[in-house]
Amino acid sequence: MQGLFRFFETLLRFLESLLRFLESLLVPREPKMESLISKKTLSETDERIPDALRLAFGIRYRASRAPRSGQPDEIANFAAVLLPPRSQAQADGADDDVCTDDDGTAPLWDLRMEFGSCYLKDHDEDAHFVHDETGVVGVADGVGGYRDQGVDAGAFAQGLMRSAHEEAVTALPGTNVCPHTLLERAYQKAAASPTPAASTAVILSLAGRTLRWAYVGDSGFAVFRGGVLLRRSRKQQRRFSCPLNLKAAGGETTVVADAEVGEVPAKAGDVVVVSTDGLFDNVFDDELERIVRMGTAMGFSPLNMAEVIAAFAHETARCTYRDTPYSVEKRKQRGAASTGGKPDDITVVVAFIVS
Ligand SMILES: [Mn+2]
Repeated sequence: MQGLFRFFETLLRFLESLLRFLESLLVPREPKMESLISKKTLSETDERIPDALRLAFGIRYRASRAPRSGQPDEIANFAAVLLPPRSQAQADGADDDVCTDDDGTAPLWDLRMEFGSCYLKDHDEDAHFVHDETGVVGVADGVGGYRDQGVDAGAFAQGLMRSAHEEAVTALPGTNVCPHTLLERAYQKAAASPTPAASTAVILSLAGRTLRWAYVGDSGFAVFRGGVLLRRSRKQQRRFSCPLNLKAAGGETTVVADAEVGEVPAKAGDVVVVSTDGLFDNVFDDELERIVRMGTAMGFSPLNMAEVIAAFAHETARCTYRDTPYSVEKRKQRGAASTGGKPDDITVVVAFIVS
């Protein structure tokens, strides 16, 4: 009797471990970082800009054939419906008090971020990382001025982001990551390098139900709620085209204490865009808002959204006749006639806040 009992006990244990093994095969694993980063070529990425967006923003040609005269232009109609100019009603909706509806019943960890990113290189001096488990994203932009001294201006930015990523990995899942502390630690590590370079940087985290950030210079972010811009970083710069930056070693340094820090309560459905100046110099806030609204209406994934935003920025950067934030500021600062964008590395990380 005892023998039979032991036999069944062993059998049960065996079946249990077999079940666990099968489960491990079936349950999808956390997506690897690589699968979240766009691997498309520039022209493939460019093709992702929907025609509706091209028409609505007046960028170059449409990829599909225009309708014959007399025929309705479906794409133009679609663009008109999906991409209306920003209305006052929607702008009013961006009021901050929409954040305060937390009924306190939801657990602190019920929100998380879903990431996608796209990097379109120019000089290849941008760097970024995302860390799913702790909900942290970082973007950095190596200061190009060092390029003329024969220094790899991207190496310091990469070192900074690598250090920040390593630091984020050591945090336990569910830990609230403080972006300022993370940036400080990453900078201490990266600044030990003998390379005389510098970088702007932004780190943003979802700590419980709060989005927190720290940034230096003109790498920044934008938070959208209900398709309307809710929060946007304002660049730190000494003068036109000269952003505050973190220097590797020696000289007059910006310290991480100079970083701009802040937070905003997050809500499921929020869309966060974290980018370098390659985006913010070339795309106006209201354009970004309309792309986010269109992408949400079309059911884009974070990766799709990042690709379309980056591709649009790439087009406007190379467009000579449109106005961009860069050309507007240049006119103001230098008084010179100026239109067109500013070709640059473009890093776009998109995070969807989901419950
Ligand atoms: Mn840049």
